[in-house]
Amino acid sequence: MTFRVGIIGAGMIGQEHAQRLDQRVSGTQVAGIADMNRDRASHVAAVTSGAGVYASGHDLIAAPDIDAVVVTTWGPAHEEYVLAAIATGKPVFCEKPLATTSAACLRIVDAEVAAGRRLVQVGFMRRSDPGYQAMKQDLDDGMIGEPLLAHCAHRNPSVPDSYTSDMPINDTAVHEFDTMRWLLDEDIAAISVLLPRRSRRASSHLDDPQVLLLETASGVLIDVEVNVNCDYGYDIRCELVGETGTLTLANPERVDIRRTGLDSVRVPADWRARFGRAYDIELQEWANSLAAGQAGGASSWDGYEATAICEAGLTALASRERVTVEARQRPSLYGQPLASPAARA
Ligand code: NAD
Ligand code: ISE
Repeated sequence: MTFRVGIIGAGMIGQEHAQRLDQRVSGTQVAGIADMNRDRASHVAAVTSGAGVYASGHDLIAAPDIDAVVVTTWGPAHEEYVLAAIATGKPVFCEKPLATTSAACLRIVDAEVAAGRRLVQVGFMRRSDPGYQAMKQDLDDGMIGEPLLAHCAHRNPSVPDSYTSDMPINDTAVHEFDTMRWLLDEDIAAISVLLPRRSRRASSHLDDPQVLLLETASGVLIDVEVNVNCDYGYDIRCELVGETGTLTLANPERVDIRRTGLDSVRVPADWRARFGRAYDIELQEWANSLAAGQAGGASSWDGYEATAICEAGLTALASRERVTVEARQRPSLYGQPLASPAARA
């Protein structure tokens, strides 16, 4: 069976996902596009094999010829479309963040729990990245003993002027928040934010770089450098330090260039280049879950936890104090609470 997918939000990643779901992923075709900017919707529809343009996201969700929904609008509009999709019983893939406040995420969680089955997958694509998956496999296989520390860097070459001081946390490091919970199989208990010397490349309304210090429930310490004006490329790093060794995220570039006086690999230009394979795998897994009738991947609960960490991080940024992450109890629809280190051993 081929699932007819409708996409709401025809911006940068909406166009990426439309092409993938229409031409690369098996089991899906893009049947509809909606965007508050109709010209953008028409432009993206034109790169598919025949998607129609809908007058609004709500018309698209209600349409009988749309089986499943992808939400790629800006974050503040995610909640209304995800809730509308759940209300019609249609599966929905929502880009990160699930919603911009933890209260909004909980409204989605409550609606999904009331529906009685998982319908939502959140676009935390690093869970599908072969490099991160290999790290997780080695960690779970006990290759480095119990994890003690993690060192992460999330560097973007530049950001638009609309990018403000909250966004290193709630737009950018939100990926690390989810990735660390998933890799370590543990919730984040607390967060602190440190501001080093400011880059002269940052706008006057942006504190950049920022260093975030996360503490997991068992005491693993994770430092995250968020540096969104690094100039030289899109550089994502992760090293896990365990009791008996370390695991380092592999650079997806396979070719090592050696020339006179030089031994180097290329740095990806942006998130499209760095995580292209991860988006392919993530959306194929979503398509497979449509056939299985049960969503997989990052859940609404994971989306809620990530946004709760963002909120604590913004409080820590404003207060410069360590802030504990408060979260509600996990409903049984989302499985067992994350394992403690003792349980993993
Ligand atoms: P964008 O600004 O390029 O596109 C957003 C689109 O949404 C625009 O075309 C806008 O007109 C439309 N839109 C906004 N509000 C709407 C509404 N209420 N109804 C209908 N259309 C509406 O943004 P983008 O970079 O494509 O990001 C979109 C989402 O994807 C964001 O949540 C962002 O965080 C996420 N994102 C994720 C990744 C990733 O690596 N997973 C990368 C980039 C963006
Ligand atoms: C963007 O929205 C993403 O999700 C990218 O993966 C991230 O690197 C970038 O900083 C965000 O703005």
